[in-house]
Amino acid sequence: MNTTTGSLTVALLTVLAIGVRSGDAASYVLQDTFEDDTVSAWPNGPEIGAAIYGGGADHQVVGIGGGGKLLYSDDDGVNEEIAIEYTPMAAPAEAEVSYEFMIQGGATLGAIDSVGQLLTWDDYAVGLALWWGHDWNLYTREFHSGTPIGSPVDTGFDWSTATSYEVTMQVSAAADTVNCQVNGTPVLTDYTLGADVAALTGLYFGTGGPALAVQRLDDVLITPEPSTLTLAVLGVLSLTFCGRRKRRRG
Ligand SMILES: [Ca+2]
Ligand SMILES: [Ca+2]
Ligand SMILES: [Ca+2]
Repeated sequence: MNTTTGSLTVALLTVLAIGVRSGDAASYVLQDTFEDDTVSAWPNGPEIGAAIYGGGADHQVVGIGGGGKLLYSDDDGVNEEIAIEYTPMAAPAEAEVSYEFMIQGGATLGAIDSVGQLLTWDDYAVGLALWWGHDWNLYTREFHSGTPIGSPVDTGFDWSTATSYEVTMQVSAAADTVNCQVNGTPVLTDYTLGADVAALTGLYFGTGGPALAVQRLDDVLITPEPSTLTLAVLGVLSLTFCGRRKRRRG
């Protein structure tokens, strides 16, 4: 291996390492597992990223089986409350968002938008909500800054209280799309945001219409995916490297 090929190999391995690192478990830009919090007290903040807990809900960390902990948020029935406002450590363009969510039995929900979660891009310029409706349908609703909020759209997914849901979303600012699965069932497939977004800047848990409900929340994670740019650089480097090797052999 001559010096040129050697340095190319080093460069390629370096880019490969960066590409792999940006998608692995160590690179969350948001992580809140509540495991470092005190039972029966308010959470002390996420392990990675920032959060404001509050706004018309009583939050406390509760213990679960096996020594684990999660967040219990008891909504006080006031409308239009943001219970938790999460800000990722860095705003990723491509990411996977996931959380464990449950509404306890005995909840009183009065509207489609009683309880929901909201993703926002570019500092509230664009948002997409998931609403756990009072009629047991899961709705989505989109907003764009400066225009009236869109109508709720039934995703076709039925839900119930006292059931734990693992919500997973893949967001892409390159494609301006969202994919969403609930307990592995696709509820949004290549949903187009209808705007050119650049980065995911917020994740909210809250209430809209009248709700008296206890939300249980755990394992809130945002994992950046390898960017399109990294993949493109990788491709170019691989081609350059292969091209040089071919010429040397030829
Ligand atoms: Ca936990
Ligand atoms: Ca914490
Ligand atoms: Ca975009």
